[in-house]
Amino acid sequence: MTVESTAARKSRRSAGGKAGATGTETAAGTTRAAAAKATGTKRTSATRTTRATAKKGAEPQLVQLLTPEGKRVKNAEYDPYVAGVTPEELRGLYRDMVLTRRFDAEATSLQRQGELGLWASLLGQEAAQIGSGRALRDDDYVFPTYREHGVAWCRGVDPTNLLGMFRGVNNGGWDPNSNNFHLYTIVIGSQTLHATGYAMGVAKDGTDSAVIAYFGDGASSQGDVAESFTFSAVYNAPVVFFCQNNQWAISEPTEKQTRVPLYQRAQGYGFPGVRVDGNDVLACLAVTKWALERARRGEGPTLVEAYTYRMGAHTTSDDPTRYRHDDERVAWEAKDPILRLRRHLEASNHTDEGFFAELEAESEALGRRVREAVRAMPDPDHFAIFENVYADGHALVDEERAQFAAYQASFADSDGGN
Ligand SMILES: Cc1ncc(C[n+]2csc(CCOP(=O)(O)OP(=O)(O)O)c2C)c(N)n1
Ligand SMILES: [Mg+2]
Repeated sequence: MTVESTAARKSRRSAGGKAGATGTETAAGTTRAAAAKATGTKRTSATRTTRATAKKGAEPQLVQLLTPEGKRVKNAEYDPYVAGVTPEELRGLYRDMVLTRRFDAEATSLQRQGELGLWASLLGQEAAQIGSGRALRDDDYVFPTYREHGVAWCRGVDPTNLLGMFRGVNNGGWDPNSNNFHLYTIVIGSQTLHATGYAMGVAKDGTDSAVIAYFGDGASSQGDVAESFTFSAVYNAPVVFFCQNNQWAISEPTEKQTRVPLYQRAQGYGFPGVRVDGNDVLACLAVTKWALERARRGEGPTLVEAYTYRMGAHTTSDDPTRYRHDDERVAWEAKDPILRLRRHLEASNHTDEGFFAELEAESEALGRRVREAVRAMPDPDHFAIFENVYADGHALVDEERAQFAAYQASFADSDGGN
């Protein structure tokens, strides 16, 4: 893992970040240690929610600010975190979700056309990703899985850069420290440990940055996730564990991962857990801001379970009709994250036809740009695969490189291996 130096991070922060449109400031000057001491034993309302809903037979509560019909519902605890969101910012959240979905659809098509080897679609999870992504400050650090295209969008990673790895032409495609957005991680759950270690470092630096780790319902069964929960709790690390419970881990339903709602797991580790409607962008924004602010104040980790649904296949290699009924997807379609914000915007007279028409044109332009960029990606040097295996080289890698060179040279039309 490449980690930016403390000095570099500090200098970037003091230069002033381009905080997200809906970013919140936290109390300046509060040291983590002092705050932790003051609040260490305090029971938060989320803990209360967890305890209340742990009672046998009680339905887990879901933080929701927008109903599927787009109606704004009051929530005394989380409303303050979105009180300052302007109509323009609401339109911004809508735009983010629409463009992310358009990009995702383009990538799926490109895979079908043979331009990408594989694609992991985020269809249905736009609100969870845009809501949480827009809650972050620039100096916060993100550790994603392989499906966080919406979060990457919020961090300012050019979407075309996400596609190199899926085309097989590079090992990642972006510098993690340019946008504080780590490379996609395929080894399920491992990034929660990276995030925890990084967060422990941030705390030692004495800054009030926070760290967020994305993972899935399936990943919650991994030992790495359990270890990161333990470490972050014990060391009071400023990390938010953002679990997108999209109901499936490839063909395994969430019931195969847990006997209790996932957010309740946090209770056993000694930090709050909360379940949010993952198809409600406003609720995801509010809950993530709350959790990030806890981290900044030195109150340690939080588990956010964004309850959502993977509308598409696990990846383009998967066929979900083999293991789940279509009725399930149809039921979730009624809770579509984009549709619900559109209904809200329309009912509040925050938009007009011009806005939607312009966005449609912008979406098409994005699709075209992505298509052209992917087709223009140069093939890598065949020998690049031998680079960066070891920092100082290795005899076995040298031998394998030589064998591969001989193999390449054996082709009649060989150009020397490139
Ligand atoms: C350590 C490890 N074990 C198994 C896999 C194979 N694998 C890839 S995706 C996946 C399911 C992950 O499900 P979830 O955490 O719910 O995330 P989702 O794909 O639904 O976003 C598995 C088991 C892997 N990549 N890494
Ligand atoms: Mg899942």
